[in-house]
Amino acid sequence: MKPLSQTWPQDRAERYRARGYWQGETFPALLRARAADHPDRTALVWRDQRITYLELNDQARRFGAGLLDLGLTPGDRVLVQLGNTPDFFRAAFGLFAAGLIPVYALPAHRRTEVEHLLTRSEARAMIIPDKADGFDYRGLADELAGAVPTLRHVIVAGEAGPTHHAMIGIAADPARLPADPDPQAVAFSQISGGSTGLSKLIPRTHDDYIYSLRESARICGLGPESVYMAVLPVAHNFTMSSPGTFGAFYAGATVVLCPSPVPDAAFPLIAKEGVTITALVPPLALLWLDAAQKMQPDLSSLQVLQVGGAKFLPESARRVRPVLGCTLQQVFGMAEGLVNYTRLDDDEEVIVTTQGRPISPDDEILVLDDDGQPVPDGVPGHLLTRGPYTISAYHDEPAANARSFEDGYYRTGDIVARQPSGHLVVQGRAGDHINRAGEKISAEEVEDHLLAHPDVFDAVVVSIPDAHLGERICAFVKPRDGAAPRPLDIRKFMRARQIAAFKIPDEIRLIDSFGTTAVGKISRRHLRQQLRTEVLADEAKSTSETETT
Ligand code: OOB
Repeated sequence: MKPLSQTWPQDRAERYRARGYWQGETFPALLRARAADHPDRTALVWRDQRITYLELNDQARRFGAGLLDLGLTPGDRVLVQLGNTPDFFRAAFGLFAAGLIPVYALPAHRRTEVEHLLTRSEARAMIIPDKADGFDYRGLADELAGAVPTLRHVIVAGEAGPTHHAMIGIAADPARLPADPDPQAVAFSQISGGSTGLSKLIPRTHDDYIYSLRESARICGLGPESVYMAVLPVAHNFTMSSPGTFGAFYAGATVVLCPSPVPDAAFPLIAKEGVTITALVPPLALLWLDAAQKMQPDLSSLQVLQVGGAKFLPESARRVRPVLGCTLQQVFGMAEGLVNYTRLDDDEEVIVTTQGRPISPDDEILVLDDDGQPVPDGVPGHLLTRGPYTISAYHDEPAANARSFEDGYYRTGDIVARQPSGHLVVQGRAGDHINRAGEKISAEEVEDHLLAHPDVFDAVVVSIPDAHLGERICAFVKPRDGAAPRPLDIRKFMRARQIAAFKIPDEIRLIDSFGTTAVGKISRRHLRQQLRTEVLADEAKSTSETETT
């Protein structure tokens, strides 16, 4: 089994320690300390359940000890694919306590993604719900149990079948838990949005991640009286750490798990629980803004609305304070590390027009032109970054590492302009990934699925600006000679390949030829740009035609 690690050069590591960023904290010690300091404070609210810090810590530790009884050993990886329920936190903190390493998958992931993550991480176990949103995760796990050789245990939160363990039945005396881990050890793996192919594993250490939580909690004004509501999937880095649920635990605050992001569910919960801060992607923020104007809900407790994951346009951003009566905080982050926040006391104009500035004075930011030369402030360029909580390598990905990292800097793929204040304005992406309502989708991965269709000769996938989603997926498909696949059938075919639904193209256009130049060869990237430009020109034309008629 290949160990998961993440290291920094010695001089930087010493500096980060000397400056107090890395304080040697670990996740098991963190929750234990909160449970000792204020046992009766509510850590989690979910439907009619209220779980105190003492209960969460005890339940997690007993579960962690039970996992060791199953035969798992510290250092083993365990895939966690749970939604926004308390079981996610029992599982994560139980694994931390046992020295096991969670690998987070999203609830929307299906066989293709889950099999990939299990294989890449050499996972020994997976923790899943029984059913959620009409999907039975147990059936998928059974298929995978035969396909992934390292996978030994399927643990079900809910009703378990004969080949599974029920999560509730896994419990043992916490006395058998190991000593706290090395703060420099990997605590868990996040997954990359991925601009090429499938997601990569992002190993994060206790020290680096807890630094980002501690500072995020401070920047976002969290204290023991704060109430953070998790609306987006809790496994996502934004919801977990910016400041997210883990940042809220760091601050000893209460986390409310919202069963659905729709205003009808979220607004009453904000009022009932006195939610002070929550986080959304731009399309949801737009939905909330429109709904709040109609419904006039009581959102008086809400102090901060965070919006991130994709670009929130200034015109929408401007509506937040007048409509919702709270401060907007823009968040521009990435699972690889760097997170930028507008500060709560920034001028309103800075809040609505920028995506914030980095957490740490030691987040080093480079904005470079295509030749690798720094550009002046205000001029867009490629964003590269390194710092005390940004990784310098994906797990076991030599080719991707060579592409994405240089001199310890992570090449983010984002195009940004830096202002003299250090605030960044995101202008777009250099690479070919699609940011669909905050979900990152690799064009190449979708093309690959399309090419598997017997009637498809070639396919090119591009992102198209979309008023609701930010960007939508448009696939150009050149059928094989004589074939005429229907877009509906192509979509059905893709679903049958068991991929996350958000990767299925929103629009499929059949074309006869990709119009390659006389030279004959043209890079896929160039082709994507060309097709995208054509769609945009078509759209501009049809808008102006509608306007003139
Ligand atoms: C967050 O993390 P990921 O890993 O799902 O995606 C990172 C990418 C960034 O490189 C950027 O392309 C895009 O998502 N992005 C934004 C953005 N926030 C993220 N693009 C424009 N404006 C923004 N505000 O998405 C993530 C992780 C932690 C905190 C917040 C978001």
